[in-house]
Amino acid sequence: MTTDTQDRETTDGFHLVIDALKLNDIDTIFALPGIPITDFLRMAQADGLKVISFRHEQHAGNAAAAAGFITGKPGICFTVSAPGFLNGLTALANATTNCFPMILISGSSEREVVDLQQGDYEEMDQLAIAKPLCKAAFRVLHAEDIGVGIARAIRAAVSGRPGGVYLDLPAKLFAQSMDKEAGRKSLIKVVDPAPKQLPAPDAIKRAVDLLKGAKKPLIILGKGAAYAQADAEIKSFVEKSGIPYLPMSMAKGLLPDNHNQSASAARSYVLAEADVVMLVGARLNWLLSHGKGKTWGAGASKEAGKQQFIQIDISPTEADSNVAIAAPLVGDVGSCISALNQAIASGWSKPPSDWTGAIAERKDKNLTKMQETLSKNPPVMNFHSALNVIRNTVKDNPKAYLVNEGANALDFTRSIVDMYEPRRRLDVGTWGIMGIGMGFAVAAAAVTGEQVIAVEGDSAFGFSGMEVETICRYNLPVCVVVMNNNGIYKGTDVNPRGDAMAPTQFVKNARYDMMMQAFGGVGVVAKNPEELDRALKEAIASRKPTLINAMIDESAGTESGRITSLNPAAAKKKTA
Ligand code: ADP
Ligand code: TZD
Ligand code: MG
Repeated sequence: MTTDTQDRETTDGFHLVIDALKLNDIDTIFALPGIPITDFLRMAQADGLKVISFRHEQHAGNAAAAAGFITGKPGICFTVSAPGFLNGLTALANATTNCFPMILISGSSEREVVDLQQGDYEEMDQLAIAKPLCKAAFRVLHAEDIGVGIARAIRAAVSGRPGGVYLDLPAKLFAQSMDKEAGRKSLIKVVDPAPKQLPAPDAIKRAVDLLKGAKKPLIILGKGAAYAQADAEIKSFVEKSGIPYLPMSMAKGLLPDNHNQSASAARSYVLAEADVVMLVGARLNWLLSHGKGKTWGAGASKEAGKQQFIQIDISPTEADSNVAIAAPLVGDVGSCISALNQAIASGWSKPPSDWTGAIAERKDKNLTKMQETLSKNPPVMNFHSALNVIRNTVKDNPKAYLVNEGANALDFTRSIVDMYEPRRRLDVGTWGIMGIGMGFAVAAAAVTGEQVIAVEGDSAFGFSGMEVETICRYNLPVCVVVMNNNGIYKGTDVNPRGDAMAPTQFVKNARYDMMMQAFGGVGVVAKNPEELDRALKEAIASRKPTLINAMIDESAGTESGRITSLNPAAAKKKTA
């Protein structure tokens, strides 16, 4: 047999992984090269996969997670062994926490050496370390099992509650060869990877009965509802039922934020007053005060409110995790809402007008107050005057993706900038994690081709700032707005000893804009709303990688933004 014929008749681990991904409609991978995956990435690119190469694995991983949330297909991240794997692990754990489907695929060192701890290059028992941080973890040792490994990883990532999956591919696997035809046959195209899960009819009846008896019903839409891509069903249920709704941060835009049933501008009123609350793909975690305490109209912080809850969730064990759920609806959001739509098709009456009227009254008052604050133009730009510009920009560009992280930069943006389209807001999620910014921005731009606006606290930006090179290298339509207040929360802290900077302070008036210029992108300093507006308009018209260094009043923020109260208070005050 000549080498030529051999080539045609055999395949290897490299190509089987590529073929298995392509067979399952994966078209993009986020990665950082090195032993043993450098050649893999070259071959993947040569075979038509889009390979986005990053400067740090955490951001490649975050990009995969965001791609998973946006598309509903698992986002794929490739890293090298030990340190590369560990760098990717934060993103994997964050994806799992947020229920975003992603697969972290890491090359690993020689099994025999790793298992005997004999000191291999980048030695680490990666599988064991990944396991507690993801939904499932698999290792493939033989080329003929690659098809099964990829198939299991895909199913685990997107079926049921989505999340992160780890796939361990030892270096030796890539080089293993096998008969080409046998290899082809070993691959699996996953059929129906995220099967519908229909709610039981009696559970639907229980939920509808509860809703029908409600005097002050409320719907809370979470990022699970956004992820489910059941936008039309959800809109029709909300509108047909007439029930006021609150979107959680990443569910903003599922219905446009200016919808007349949105109760966002009366949030504290509706949470404390509602009698029946329907959670749709939203957990009663810290972001909803665990369903307890003052937020929910109860007295003590550990006391549950008087509300009765309906909870739609694909995870059967989510109900009762914080307070009693009177009517759990286990199933996918699309199937549950469509069953509810059928159930209220006849014999439904809208919520009492004294409830909707009281909400409307509070909303009007708060929106008027907000408008007054936004239209002020203080001599030094602050969060409000800057975000008023971004609010108008997003209104004019509703399809743009808004990435958002920081403390004040996060909280003010979430409450000021309205969203109009589903899944357009990508942020710090369940953990309130810093560092998702540039990874999420790259993913949104690369996967959708739409304009991305990333509103970043100056601290938040620092966690992934080096990826502006990635943005420039792939010439992505990303406009980063750094809300530069010279520090974490504020730039005004002082070190009482006076011998060094305070821990929350940064170099004053830092030129983040020059970071973008360093790689050929556009960098602009904006000292007032007019300059910010002009720079944003130019960035969007040109689609050029842009960083706007928005100089914000360094005294404008508050400690930890909206969650100041989570800071532990010292029992003993230190005396000088
Ligand atoms: P938020 O932070 O917006 O409140 P969470 O992340 O706390 O949202 O909650 C999302 C919930 O959505 C999770 O409990 C998850 O199991 C659920 N979920 C995710 N996808 C679906 C789906 N397709 N159908 C039903 N529930 C889903
Ligand atoms: N590290 C990680 C990974 N996540 C975190 N959430 C934090 C640290 C703590 N942290 C916050 O919760 S917000 C924040 C940090 C460091 C930065 C706030 O500063 P900023 O935003 O400049 O990004 P503002 O606008 O100045 O408040
Ligand atoms: Mg800051």
